[in-house]
Amino acid sequence: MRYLHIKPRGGLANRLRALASAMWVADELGIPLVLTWPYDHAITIPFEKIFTNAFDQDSRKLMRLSTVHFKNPRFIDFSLAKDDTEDKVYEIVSNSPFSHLRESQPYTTAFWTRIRPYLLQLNPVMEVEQLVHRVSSTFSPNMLGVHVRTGMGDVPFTQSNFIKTKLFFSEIDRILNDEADTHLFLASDSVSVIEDFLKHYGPIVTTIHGKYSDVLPGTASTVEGLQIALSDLLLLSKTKRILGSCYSSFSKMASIIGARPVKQIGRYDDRSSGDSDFALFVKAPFATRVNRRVRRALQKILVHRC
Ligand SMILES: Nc1nc2c(ncn2[C@@H]2O[C@H](COP(=O)(O)OP(=O)(O)O)[C@@H](O)[C@H]2O)c(=O)[nH]1
Ligand SMILES: [Mg+2]
Repeated sequence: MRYLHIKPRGGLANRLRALASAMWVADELGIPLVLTWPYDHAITIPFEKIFTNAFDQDSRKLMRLSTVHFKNPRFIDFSLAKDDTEDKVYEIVSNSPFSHLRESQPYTTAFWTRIRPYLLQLNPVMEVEQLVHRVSSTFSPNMLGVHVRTGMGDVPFTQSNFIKTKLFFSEIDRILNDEADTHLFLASDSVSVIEDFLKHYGPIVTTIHGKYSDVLPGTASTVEGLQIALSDLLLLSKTKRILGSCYSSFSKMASIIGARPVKQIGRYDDRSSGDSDFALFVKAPFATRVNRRVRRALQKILVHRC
């Protein structure tokens, strides 16, 4: 018997991409998955406090078995392992996505397309479900998700100096100029960012903090704080498109869960992020937009005639 033992590490999004990779690999290879949800610098809250999925978390039975260790693997070749005769554990400690197929390398569209169904299998606890439902039911049709990651909350962020509020403001102003009906859902790990946005954009901004929760943004060391983080992530995924923070897997996971386009602001501002082409945040060329409008108008006429 072979086992996959996953130990996802880091923040919420880091863990979700590692866990979903393990769910996919175990599922495709038909081998049991065992989850250890370790305490580390980013998360000290048990898995059950944010998700209801009943993963096998009893890793004691694996202790006597021969174990192959992997740390942040990109690719694991299981093709030879199928002939193993002895019981074996594949133990993966990771904060990143990984693959068992050479044709689906992590961070590619093909990869995220395979991983996404497993992300969607993760069921949030009732508190998160209810909050997400309550807030998302107030979303306007043209909701722009904005994720500003600063590292000012409990979980540090080494790339924080690339993330500048003014870069978000100029991008949002450009969008508002084009589409005045845009509303913002703002998620951030910083109180001052949220205050700046509320001051700058006022009533078009929706945020969990204040009206829906008095938990400080970016709190990860309490059950409520982590539930709020998961709610922020899921609410971003329910917007029409996302402006995220460069280098943040939180922005990226939201876009993958929602299959929403993301543009990551920061170091590579004005470009979509380099590490995923899952859904690019690009406005369709003028000719395509006109074409779509004409088709829509024609459809309306045809429907009307029928
Ligand atoms: N509530 C809340 N927490 C956040 C937000 N962004 C980041 N965090 C916290 O910071 C951690 C960031 O780690 P991770 O999700 O791995 O994303 P990354 O480090 O940006 O790649 C998360 O686990 C959250 O606890 C946010 O928009 N809202
Ligand atoms: Mg992280």
